[in-house]
Amino acid sequence: MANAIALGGHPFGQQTHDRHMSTPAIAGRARIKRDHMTNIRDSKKALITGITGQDGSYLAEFLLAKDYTVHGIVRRSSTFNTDRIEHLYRDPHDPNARLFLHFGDLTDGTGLREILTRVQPDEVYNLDAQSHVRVSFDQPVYTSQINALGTINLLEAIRDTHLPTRFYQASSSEMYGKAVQTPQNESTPFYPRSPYACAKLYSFWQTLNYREAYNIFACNGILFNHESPRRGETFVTRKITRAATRIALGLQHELFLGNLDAKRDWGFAGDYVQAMWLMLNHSTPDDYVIATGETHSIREFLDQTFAILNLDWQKYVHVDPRYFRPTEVDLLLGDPSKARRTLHWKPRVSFKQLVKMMVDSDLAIANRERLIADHEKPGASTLIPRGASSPD
Ligand code: NDP
Ligand code: GDR
Repeated sequence: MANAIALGGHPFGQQTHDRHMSTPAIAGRARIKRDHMTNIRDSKKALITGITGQDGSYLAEFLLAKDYTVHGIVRRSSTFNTDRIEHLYRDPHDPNARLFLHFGDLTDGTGLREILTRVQPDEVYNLDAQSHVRVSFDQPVYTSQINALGTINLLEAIRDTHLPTRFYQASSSEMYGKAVQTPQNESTPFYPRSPYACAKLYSFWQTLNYREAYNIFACNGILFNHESPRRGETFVTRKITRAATRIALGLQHELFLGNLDAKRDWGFAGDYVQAMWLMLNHSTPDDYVIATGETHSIREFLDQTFAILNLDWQKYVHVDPRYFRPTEVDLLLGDPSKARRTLHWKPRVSFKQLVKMMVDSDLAIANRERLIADHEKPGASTLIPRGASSPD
């Protein structure tokens, strides 16, 4: 269970208190704190929306390692939603704290303006989204409010505050949809196939338009699918690695999936956040495809995963039409040569390594679940039968 993370305080809120400190020990501590405040003032500041998501957590880690001060926008929820950044967080009273969180929501433009004014970031990474394509068919209006209007709220806040901040927009390979050309590059025409993709397309063009109209350093990263042990559990890769490892330990017996023939260009999220930073730290703003240049079907992902566990997936996997989408994206394959040439970016983790990394991590989780199950009284299991209950 995650711990509560303190939010909403002014990042430099302890300064006033320090002025009243007088004993030598405290004065020493105050000096250290002053040095720290100087370092903080000198370090670059990034603001990340969607910091609690998969990419937000890797990006925060990456920027902190580069000595940035990182500010994240977290939406208020009645349960903890900060699990993925728990390991990075220090109490804001800790003089070494470099990660600060603020409550906010992309639908609230006034709140965004207030946070921007307070933080004065050098770089803004807009990662938040209702990011599930299947769910966007059930919630098209909500998805558009976040993924399309949320972006314009943020861009308007940047324009209004006149900050010289650089802006990254999390655009998506889903915009290619029913792809008119393979592989897809920056010149490939878009053909969105879901409310999610249509909303992302709106944000893509607004980002480009704000760059041209107002001279804002704004970039679109057209990222192809990227996964990790931190991937949400209803995306197909993590759904497979979670289920397969649970099956291996006897915690689950079946897995229900949708279209097994779809093909995706899957990379590692940790590699992709580096590309985001490279875009904002290049001399000129531009749009880039970020991909591995390899594509694999869901069946291949199943082959790889179950083979690591010495299992035959055909015995456990069933196709359930409830996971089909009204319009499907059959094949995505990115051509990242512009990013390789201009940003000197290339992916480091292969498809095979990615699957292994996810299986190893989920096996550790399943082992812990097994241990708990073994200590429970027979018939008193509280384990959720995964796969059968997932809505998407
Ligand atoms: P996740 O679903 O893991 O994270 C989404 C983040 O957005 C979470 O922090 C979520 O908060 C936050 N969020 C959702 N709604 C709101 C809101 N109304 N206000 C503020 N924050 C909100 O996505 P990923 O990390 O995988 O993806 C990051 C971005 O990149 C997304 O925009 C996604 O669409 C895009 N993208 C992702 C790709 C991928 O393969 N992963 C590929 C291409 C683009 P909470 O934790 O509270 O839910
Ligand atoms: P995607 O990822 O839609 O590409 O969007 P997802 O993993 O959801 O689907 C990939 C493919 O797998 C097929 N599929 C299933 N998908 C899910 N979720 N659950 C299933 O049971 C299942 N069975 C088969 C899907 O039909 C699809 O073809 C992701 C998100 O991260 C977006 O935010 C991002 O923009 C794109 O990647 C690039």
